[in-house]
Amino acid sequence: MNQKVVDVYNAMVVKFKEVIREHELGHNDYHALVDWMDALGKAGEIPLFMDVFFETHALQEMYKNVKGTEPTILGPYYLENAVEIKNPGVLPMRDDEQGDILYFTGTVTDVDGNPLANTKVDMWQADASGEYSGFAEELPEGIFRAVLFTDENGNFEVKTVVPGDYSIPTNGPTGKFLEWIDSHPIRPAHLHFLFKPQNGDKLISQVFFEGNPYLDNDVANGVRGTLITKLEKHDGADKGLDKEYYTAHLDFKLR
Ligand code: MBD
Ligand code: FE
Repeated sequence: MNQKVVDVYNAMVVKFKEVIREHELGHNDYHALVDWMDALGKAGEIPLFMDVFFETHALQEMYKNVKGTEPTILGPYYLENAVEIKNPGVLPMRDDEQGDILYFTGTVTDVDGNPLANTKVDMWQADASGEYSGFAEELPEGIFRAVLFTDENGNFEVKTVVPGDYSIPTNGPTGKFLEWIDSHPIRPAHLHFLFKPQNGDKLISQVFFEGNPYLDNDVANGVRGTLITKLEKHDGADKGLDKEYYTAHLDFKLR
């Protein structure tokens, strides 16, 4: 364990002793807390709880006053070793996948606008009902997760579906806690990205969609103004589709 983490953990313990005194915590209250923390661990929700309440603050500390696209939460649902797809490509999905078709395009440059060719783009998202593969049993393994590489102009394109808003499981210890503090459990619909350029820093970020009602009250506080894009609706005739589809674009500036 690194020393800084030990110091922070110790500072939390010191603060927590103060909180116990201030709130005159009794023995029953204390055991209610221990039981809830035990349940959090047994449900495998410690990463979820930490990422919802704290990850955004750690990132904001790390990236104060730096140029480029704002990082945001990695979250608890990233999985390594996603399949590699072509660029332009299609995210793995079911044959009868529900939801609105989305063509997402991105341009990856450095902070001065020079294209970053051959940048590794690792992306993952929830399906239209807000579930992540690998964490929701109904979803086939590996869907809505892929790796691709930007072209010589730093561009990439993926066909996917518009993700649904995500709800933290309401019946687990994290969901119960949110209910107790009168918070809703929703994160606005988002796409996750992890960019690894040939040279320079990686960027962990997300993309959100204008007009989503949860942008101002994301339970995990992960929304950043520069990460909001617009879903443009098209009637489908130009692509020979029998239903409408959406496009969205964002420029990513890596430092
Ligand atoms: C998510 O989908 C997410 O992105 C974060 C940060 C926390 C919980 C669920
Ligand atoms: Fe997410």
